[in-house]
Amino acid sequence: MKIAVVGATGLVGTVMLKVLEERNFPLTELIPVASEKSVGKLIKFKGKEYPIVSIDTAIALAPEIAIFSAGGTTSLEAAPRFAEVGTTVIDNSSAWRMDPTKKLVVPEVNAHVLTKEDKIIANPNCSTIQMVVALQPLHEKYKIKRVVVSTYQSVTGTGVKAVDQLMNERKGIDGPKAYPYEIDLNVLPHIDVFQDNGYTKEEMKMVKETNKIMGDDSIRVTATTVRIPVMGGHSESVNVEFENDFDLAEVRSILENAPGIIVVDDVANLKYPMPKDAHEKDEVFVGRLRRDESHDKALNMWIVADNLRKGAATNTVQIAEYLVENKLV
Ligand code: 2RA
Repeated sequence: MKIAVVGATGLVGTVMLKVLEERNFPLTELIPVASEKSVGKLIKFKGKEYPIVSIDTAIALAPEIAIFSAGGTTSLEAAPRFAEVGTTVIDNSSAWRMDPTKKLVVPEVNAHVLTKEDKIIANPNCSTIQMVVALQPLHEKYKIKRVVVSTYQSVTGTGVKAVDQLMNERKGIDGPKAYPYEIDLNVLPHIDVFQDNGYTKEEMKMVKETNKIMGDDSIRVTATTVRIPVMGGHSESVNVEFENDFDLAEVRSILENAPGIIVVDDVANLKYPMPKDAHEKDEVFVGRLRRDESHDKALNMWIVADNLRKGAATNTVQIAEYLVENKLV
């Protein structure tokens, strides 16, 4: 199995390589791909060194799978060219997510929709992924009517420039800015660009992608997405209104037994999910489970995950694992 990692030198690409290595992905040849300025540089993987190649070289090698984290423009141009030579592309950009001909997949929720014919598969937005992992098992039991979510997102979701901005500000050093305002000691209720309806693109991603992944347009979602000066993971305060009555102990047990979730919910001992603990972990952490006392069929919870792992690299690799295990490539 030849696997290409497109965008291998970026923040997510680097984590993709780490996750492929850690999970012992069954590959025989790694093809790291990056922009022209990195071509020829060596990438270390499982004790061996692999030269970075260009997109054209990688396409000529016709890998079985290409995992992409190279931005929307590169993906729109290169993913169809890989698909033409028989490669299955799993793309981490937003380019294909809402294309009705492409599947948007979180393995714990909807891997079953994948077929051999899917040559370009979309990986959802980080903040959507961690939320739907927790929503799906509850939806199956109680049927979700409405979700109100506010996010607290790590600067790593923006990229290296944002991490540098935060660290430089912390040290009092001037430097390039990823955000229109200071991020250290600040909170920006603004992720991605503003739309005509007053919401940001990130907020609308959470609405539309949730419906698509869960395969249910009747679930109403409203989101406020916020950048905070944190690394390690995204956090979310989520209010869920169900159609049916629910029992809090049963909710806890459903989540404890759901795939990919770790419940951390013991407030008597001050145990709740935090980005510092989720950092470098592949699971979604859920806690602060409590009834919404203003509504008898609503629940409040707090969801945290490493946005570069489950929110990006790990989810992509899990899709690749599913394709291999089910002989879909
Ligand atoms: C963010 N959603 O955190 C992005 C990353 N995909 O900004």
